[in-house]
Amino acid sequence: MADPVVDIPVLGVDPYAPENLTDPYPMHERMREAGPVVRLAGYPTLVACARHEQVHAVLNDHDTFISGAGVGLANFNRETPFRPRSLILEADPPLHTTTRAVLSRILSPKVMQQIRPVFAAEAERLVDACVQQGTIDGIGDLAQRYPLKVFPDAVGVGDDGRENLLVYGDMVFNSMGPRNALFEKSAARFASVTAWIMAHCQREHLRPGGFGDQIWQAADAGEITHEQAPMLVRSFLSAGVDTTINGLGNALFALAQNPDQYAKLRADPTLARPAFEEALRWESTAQTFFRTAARDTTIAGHAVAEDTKVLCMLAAANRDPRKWPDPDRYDIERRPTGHMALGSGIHGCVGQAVARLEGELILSVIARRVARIEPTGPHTRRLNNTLRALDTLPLRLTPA
Ligand code: OVV
Repeated sequence: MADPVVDIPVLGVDPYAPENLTDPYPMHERMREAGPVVRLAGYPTLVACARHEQVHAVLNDHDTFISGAGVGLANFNRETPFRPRSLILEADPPLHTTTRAVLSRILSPKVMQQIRPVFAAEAERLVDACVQQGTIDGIGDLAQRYPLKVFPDAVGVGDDGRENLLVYGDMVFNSMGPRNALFEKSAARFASVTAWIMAHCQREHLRPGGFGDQIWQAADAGEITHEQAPMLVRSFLSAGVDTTINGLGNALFALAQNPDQYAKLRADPTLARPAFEEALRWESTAQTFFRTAARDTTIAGHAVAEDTKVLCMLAAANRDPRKWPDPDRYDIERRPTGHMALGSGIHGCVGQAVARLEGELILSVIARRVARIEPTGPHTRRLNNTLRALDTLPLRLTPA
């Protein structure tokens, strides 16, 4: 093998600066064009990959690029994790293999067939209410309401206090970036929100038969320990709400911004699933995840030292012109197979079937009942260190 190249280009961009969180795309282009792997002047402990090829390669080499030292900027080999580490997200094999098997069975395609009628009825009820209303906030009235109803219902969490799930999601995803003002603001409610979340991971707070209770059943069966059970319920409550809210919000945004694409969906509502998938590619909900080099290694021939954090720019990979023709175009007839919005490899989103079910159902009900979906004013963003999130999305829905 040729000697590794040591000269990785250094860029003076800050992925966590408010202007880059607001509009990350010019930064993504700079990072992709600078090279297959880059350094960032303000972040000496990391290297970053913004091209599809390298993001895919890093995520699919889980022995070299591990998750157990954290999938945010913090290196758990050197820093205390923000919260006790997730037993699936922030774990490597063999632990990860065990926990993943339990969660992936609970969220399997077969289970999706069982929950589909319930999720479909709620999608119809909510979209009908929005159509009745006519002008809506696409986030507060729809993108937030739907996952906040159907997912905790499926997990088996009661109705009271569900707003804690929003605050917790915002906090967890902010914690994967630097300890900046965004993080500090969302972590201000850490104690009370964490207490609520952990209480709702206990069996007595989980409806028998729901996804949460099924984790406890896996403990009874000896697949995992009873100590691990609440921590795995915590993964549902961490990753299952804020992610899908923003996936739906971004999909509504994509369709409102691209009336030609909405017309296609309206003409053929079976395009709902590909339209949601393309929205994931075009405006990735999870913008970034990190890995940590477990040993001295290389990325695209460039030397990367053991313990270096590797910033995988999922959203940049999803608009890499090396991979996607006309990448900035939202095109629901594109087949965006291989996009990185749900990750790739052994850590690829374990809840992706639920996310796709929610996206498909909401978009297909809209396609049947809404003639036009138009912005009625400027949208606003909720900046987060990891998530691409809208705060408000004023829309007019014209009944079909
Ligand atoms: C994918 C994801 C995001 C946030 C939290 C978790 C997973 C978790 O396992 O707690």
